[in-house]
Amino acid sequence: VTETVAGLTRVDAGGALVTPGLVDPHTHVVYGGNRAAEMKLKQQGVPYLDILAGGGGILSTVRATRAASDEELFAAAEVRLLEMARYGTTTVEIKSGYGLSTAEELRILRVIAELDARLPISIVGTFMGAHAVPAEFRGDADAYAETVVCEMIPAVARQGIARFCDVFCERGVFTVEQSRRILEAASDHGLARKIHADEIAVSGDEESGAGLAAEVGATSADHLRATSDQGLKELAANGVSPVLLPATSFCLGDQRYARARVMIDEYDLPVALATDDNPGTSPTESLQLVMALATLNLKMSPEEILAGITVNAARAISRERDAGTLELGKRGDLVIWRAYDLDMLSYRLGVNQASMVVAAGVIIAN
Ligand code: IZC
Ligand code: ZN
Repeated sequence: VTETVAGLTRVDAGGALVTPGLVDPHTHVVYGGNRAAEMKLKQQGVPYLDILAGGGGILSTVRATRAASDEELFAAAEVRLLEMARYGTTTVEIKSGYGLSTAEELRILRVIAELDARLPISIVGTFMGAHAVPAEFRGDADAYAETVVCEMIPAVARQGIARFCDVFCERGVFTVEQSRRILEAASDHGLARKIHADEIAVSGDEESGAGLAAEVGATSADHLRATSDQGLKELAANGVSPVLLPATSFCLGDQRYARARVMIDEYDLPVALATDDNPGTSPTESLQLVMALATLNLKMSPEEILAGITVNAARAISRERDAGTLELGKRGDLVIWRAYDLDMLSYRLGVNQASMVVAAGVIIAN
């Protein structure tokens, strides 16, 4: 029931569950085209990194993104973000990374800034020029990494158009050494660090993505599907937030899920959860799907899951001052649910349980 009293809207939630607006701390929603046609290959068992090495995967999305106008990129991302809002999300981190040239990466970051300015959702922009080696640099990842370091990072920093710099540290993509160089340059230019660590292949103990995240003082290390205890210990010792993406594990179909229980029970890590919304490994806008997968596959409790998509997620993108909890002084972001308790919220599957979503005090979905 909604009524207007003295110019203010009063909403009677009728005893339903109310939570902070959800925070999705890892997405790639600005891109052209889609990868539906690659599903057949996946069903035949062709691995993700093989599709990429063959010029598909991320590189096929790069071709579609470069071919799209600014308006087309904006419109496609807007649809995805409004869908996220209907599912309860009010703060989103978005990475560039489908441009892979200085001009194209800056163009995507401008679209991200424009989305933040024009949509009711709060957006954090991340530069991810090191998402793949583009066709122009095929076989010479070092030369491309050099371009990221010497040309892209300074340009991004000069324009003040991103808060974070992220790297896909992965076998056949960027090595730990290349990733270190890129993240150190980012640091020199005032960008905070993130890293796609141990997503697909298992990296060795000594040179793991998680270890690098700890070494460079990253704000978050994301994925961590195959991270050793040593890696987890280093994350904890260096205050790095782990961001887990169970919808990606689900879509990759290999049954490898991050060890959330060990992270929480042994290392007291502030585990955050995200959709990873992207056309290749996680085509979903729903943090509610992520909640269900965290229940079933990460064995997290309803309370841990709620923390993972609110307070811990806000911390993973340095937005704890205005998002993640219902507190005086933060943005008025909240969700009224079609559920009466937390257990129900993370147990239901594939349906939208949000009944009203409020962002900065304004009803954005009802
Ligand atoms: O488009 O495949 N893992 N980057 C790293 C992705 C997945 C997104 C994609
Ligand atoms: Zn990602």
